[in-house]
Amino acid sequence: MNAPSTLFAAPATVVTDADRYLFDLQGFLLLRGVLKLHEINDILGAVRRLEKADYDDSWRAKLKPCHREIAMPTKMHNDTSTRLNGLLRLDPAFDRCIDHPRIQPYLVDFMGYPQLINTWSISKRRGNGILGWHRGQSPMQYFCRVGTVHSAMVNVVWFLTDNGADDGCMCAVPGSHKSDVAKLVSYRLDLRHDGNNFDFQSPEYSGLSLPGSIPITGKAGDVLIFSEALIHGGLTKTTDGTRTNLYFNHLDNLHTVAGREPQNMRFFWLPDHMRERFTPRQREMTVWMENARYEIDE
Ligand SMILES: O=C(O)CCC(=O)C(=O)O
Repeated sequence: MNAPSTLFAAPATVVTDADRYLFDLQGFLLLRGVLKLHEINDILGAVRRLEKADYDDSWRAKLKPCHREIAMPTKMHNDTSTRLNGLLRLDPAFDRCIDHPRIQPYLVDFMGYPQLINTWSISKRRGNGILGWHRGQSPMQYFCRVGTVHSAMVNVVWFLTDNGADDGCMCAVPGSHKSDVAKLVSYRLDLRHDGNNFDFQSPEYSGLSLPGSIPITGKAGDVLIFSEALIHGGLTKTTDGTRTNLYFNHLDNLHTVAGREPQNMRFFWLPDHMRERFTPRQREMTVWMENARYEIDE
């Protein structure tokens, strides 16, 4: 991209030392009232519309057999939850979440050069159970030096409905983004260690029985920004109504997307003709897509 960088243009939100301190201490920040009511209604309306639709996932037949078996479909639906993958392919209503002026400055501050990789929604209904403890990056990929935070992967969670303690809200262990705990995490991160400080077995510590864990509660319109090194999960939903969140996950430009989940690349990557509708800053937040080859359906 030849245009001057728009990522670092005068930010609408100024990240303070107190924000950096808190993010470094906890591994997350919870920002209140980011989305206005009309924005919530607009985005939630799109999610509800899309959740009712069926999707042609015939592209999966073109994947390598080993990837085909584990690739996610566009819509994952059961009695108590609905997940949609690859939101930006489904509706432009989600575009504003790529570079929202209240959020984007934090991504630049905590990551250097953030690149949006994955987008999904999760709606939960009464009876939906615990989502086990996990994290998407190793604590070795998180550091803070002389007031500068660097997290290789940062997830942004948009609360479109209230996330009360019994609404199936997220949960996390504050500070665990620096904690070398093995076997608790679902990803292959512990393979890189000869030994970990603590070996917890996930089933023994379901939900808030894990020492140090807390629920992450908030109102519709709030936004959670967290380092993917943070140990996190989801709690049981025992209330009526539907809890819906969006998840916009980012990687710094030093890491490759394709190495992580090649089977799910179609939900990460967008062809140029779809990115044409983006603003210059949204294009820059997704510029890795111009440099990556992916030939399943385009
Ligand atoms: O909303 C939740 O229950 C947690 C979702 C989550 O951690 C994930 O999708 O990786």
